[in-house]
Formats: sequence, C-alpha cells, structure tokens
Amino acid sequence: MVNVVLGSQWGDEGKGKLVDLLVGHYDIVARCAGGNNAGHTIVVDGVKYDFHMLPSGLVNPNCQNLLGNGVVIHVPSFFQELETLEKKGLNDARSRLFVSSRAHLVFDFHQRTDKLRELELAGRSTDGKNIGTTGKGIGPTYSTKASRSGLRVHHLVNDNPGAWEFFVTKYMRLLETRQERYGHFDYDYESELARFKQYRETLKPFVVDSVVFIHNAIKANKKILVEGANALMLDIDFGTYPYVTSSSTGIGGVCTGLGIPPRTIDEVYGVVKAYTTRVGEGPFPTEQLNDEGDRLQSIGAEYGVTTGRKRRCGWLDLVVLKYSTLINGYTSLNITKLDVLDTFKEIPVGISYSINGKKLDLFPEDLMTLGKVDVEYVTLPGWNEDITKITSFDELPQKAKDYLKYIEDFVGVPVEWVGTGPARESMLHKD
Ligand code: 2SA
Ligand code: GDP
Ligand code: MG
Repeated sequence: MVNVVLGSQWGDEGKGKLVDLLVGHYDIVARCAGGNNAGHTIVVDGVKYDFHMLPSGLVNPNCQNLLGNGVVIHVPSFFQELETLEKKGLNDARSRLFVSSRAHLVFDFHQRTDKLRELELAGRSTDGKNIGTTGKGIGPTYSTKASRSGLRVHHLVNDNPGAWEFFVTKYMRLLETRQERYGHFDYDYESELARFKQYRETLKPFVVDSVVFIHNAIKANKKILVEGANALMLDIDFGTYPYVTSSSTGIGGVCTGLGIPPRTIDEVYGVVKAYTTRVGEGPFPTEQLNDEGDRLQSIGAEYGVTTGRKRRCGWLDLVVLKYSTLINGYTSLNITKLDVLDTFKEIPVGISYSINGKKLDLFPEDLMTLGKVDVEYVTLPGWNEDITKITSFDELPQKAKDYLKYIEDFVGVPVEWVGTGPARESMLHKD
C-alpha cells in the first residue's frame, strides 16, 4: 500500500504534521522530491522538530525513512539535520534512514550559484524580480541533473578502482562550467573535495538502491507513506512558472522520484491550509496586503521554517484548490490551521477569476493573464469562538463546519482531517 501526502497550495500547509499523525500506521516514510528547501514543523509532547531534508517519519521509532532518487542531497546539511534530531532524543534515527544511490548531490557551488542567479534576476529580469528561492541550491542542482552533468550518490560511494578520480574529474568540470557561467567566483574546492572524500565512508551506510528497497517493501506488503515537499503551485510544470521550485511536487513526482508505478498509489491526502500563504515572489491572487493579511500572518505565526522569511498571506483560493485537485486527484482534503480563523467575523473565500467580466475556466498558465484577474469572493460567516480546545469534529461550531462543507462541496472531495492547533492531538478526524 502506498499513500501520499501532498501540498495543495504554495506550501507550508502542514504536511509534516499530517505525516506525523498518520505515520503510526506505516512502515516506511519516503520523500520523492525537493531537498533541504522544504521545512516541515511538527510538535510532539511539546517538543518542536523542524525537518528540512529528512522525512518526518523519523519521529516515529517504528518507521524506516527513505530519501528517494528524486530528492537532491546536500550532504553536510543531511548530517547536520540528523545530528540535531539525535540531540533532540531521536537516538536511533541513523539506523532507520536510507538514501537512494540515484539521488543527485547538491554542492556548495550549487548554493552559491543559486544566490548569484537571484542577484542577476533582481538586476536584469524583465520585471526586476528574482524568484525568492531558499538559496539552498535546489534549482541549480536540478539544472545540472537535467543537463546530464550532475553527480549522484552512487558516483560518490562507488569503491571501484578509479571511482574517486572519476568523481573528482566530473566535479571539477561541473565547477568550471558554473564559474564560466557566473564569472569565476572564488571557491575552495579543495576543502569541499576533502569533505566529500570523508563522506564516501560516512554516507555509505545509508545508501541503498531505492528501486530495490521500495519494491521489496511493496512485495512484502509494507505500508508506505510518501511525504510531499513544497506544493502543487510550486511544481515546475503546473505551478506559477517561473515562480516555482525546480522539481515535480505533485503526484507525478511520486512516481518519478521513487520509481513506483501509478497504480500502486491508493490514498492521496491533499493538505489545505484554511487560508493561503506563499513565500518568495510570484503571483498570489487572493493575497491580502492589508490588516487582515497581517492578522493572518501574526495569528498563524507564518514564518519560513528554513529561511525565517515572513510568509505572504491571503484568503483561501478555491480556484487554486480545484486546479490542484484536478492534477493530484486528492482522495481526501485535510484542512489545517482552521483555528487561525477563530477571530475573523467574516471569512472571504476566492471562488472564481475573471478578466474584464469574463470568467476564466481554470487557473491560467500565463503570468500576464494572472496579473490581470479579478477574484470573485464569497463571504462566509466566522464562528468567533476558540476551537483550539475542541477534541472531536462534532464539537466544532456549526459555522466552522459550514466553512468546511463549503470547501468540500466546491471541490467535490471529502474533508477527512481538520487542524485546530500545531500539536499532534490538535487534528480532528471527521467520521
Ligand atoms: P527553491 O529554493 O528554488 O525551491 O525556491 C523556489 C520557490 O519555491 C518556494 N519554496 C517554498 N515555499 C514554501 N515553503 C518552503 N519551505 C520553507 C518552509 C521555506 C522557507 O517550509 O517554510 O523557510 O522560507 C519552500 N521551499 C521553496 C520558494 O519560496 C520560491 O518561491
Ligand atoms: P509543511 O511544509 O506543509 O509541512 O508545513 P510547515 O511546517 O512549513 O508549516 C505549517 C506550520 O503550521 C507549522 O509551524 C505547524 O506546526 C503549524 N500547524 C500545522 N497545523 C496547524 C493547525 O492546525 N493549527 C495551527 N495553529 N498551526 C498548525
Ligand atoms: Mg514548510
């Protein structure tokens, strides 16, 4: 059984928390895309864990965790994150963590060129805007992957004679092409290579052929949960291109990032924040650049987990959710952070886009078009009640239930879980 948790908006919907909640029923949690640009916060027994690259399933002592071939791996950050988790008490995390030999390596020069490219865009792009990346080298690494010049984990840990020399030659060539492109920046490649020589030994125990790993698990009827990173509107194909990340963050990335056939996938949990947030630049039709947006930001404590950036905030956008449902095929909606709306008297929800009075059929692909849309809102009544202490779905105020029902009816997918606070217990199941 393979089930999947995916972000339905622009990320930070609370995927990590849903994974943590579900993980007790699973043997394996796998990541299929992205790298340490992701940020998943979960709170268990008052302890806060921030995950960036590693799967959130590590919090569960019975769960094995896999970084699939579609993930990009910055090895120093991998070890740093692991050590931080071990210090927080996850002593056996190491023995439950596996890395695909086909995953691509992120070097420090990928991170450096990520930042250089952002500076270049800010100065030169047609609209003067950079992407607002996390600076973790994600775009440059997927670029070198697609241009077939990247290095993968197996290149590093291969112990055939001449394998290290091959790695060094490919690494130097890659660095040189980056320096040709970005103006011969200073770079201490000797110390990076010295570190990588050690990683040959220290990373090796984690490395598996993930195709064998995952298919053996499927054959043995193991239960596998795939933890999506980022979200559909940041997908390289379906997101608000070019203001996207560089991987397939939707359902397609689950198959390409793990090497599993689509028909092995059963449930697709779409995680939906009860309002909308976005970090970085790019279009956001229901953004509220006003007091209400500021209130959502401060009540929701909307700051990036990886970069600490303030997240932009606005109302729930059902045009986005419907589009994202078409592509990912959610079997349930899991609405998080409903409690953040507790004090709003009225709650607008975006239900359609139009240009000069003409309704658009679907979320548009073109940013110039998107920049011109008028959003039609329906205003739903707020419940004006603290829902954070509620322990069952039935106890929710009727107006909160109506809000959820509106979403469910609009999208045509049932609501399964509802988040009423950051803790593991604050997730109510609708029977
Ligand atoms: P990148 O670094 O190349 O992937 O950035 C490209 C765009 O993707 C957005 N992006 C994200 N959006 C939401 N959350 C993300 N993770 C962190 C978090 C972000 C943080 O959970 O808070 O800490 O700032 C994430 N990662 C990438 C990014 O903002 C760009 O718009
Ligand atoms: P992810 O990237 O989708 O895993 O989400 P993040 O962890 O980046 O952001 C979600 C944030 O909201 C985290 O700080 C969570 O602890 C918090 N959170 C998740 N669900 C809820 C909820 O239902 N209510 C509240 N108030 N906070 C929540
Ligand atoms: Mg996040």
